[in-house]
Amino acid sequence: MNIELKVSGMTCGHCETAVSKALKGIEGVQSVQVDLKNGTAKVEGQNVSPNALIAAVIDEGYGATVAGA
Ligand SMILES: [Cu+2]
Repeated sequence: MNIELKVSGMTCGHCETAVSKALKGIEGVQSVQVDLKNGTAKVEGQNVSPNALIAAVIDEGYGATVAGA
């Protein structure tokens, strides 16, 4: 299962790493690809809760929504 998030507020590589790390900490997540330039994060995993992903990104101080939702 793939979920694409729109992430706002990322300005540098540190932000990219912080978002990536936060998403990888969510249950069921297998891989994360954060694109700083486009402000997106692609998450692959099993039974991943989109709301948990969004909450993790917001906890880091960024904005997140599910892309296309
Ligand atoms: Cu940064």
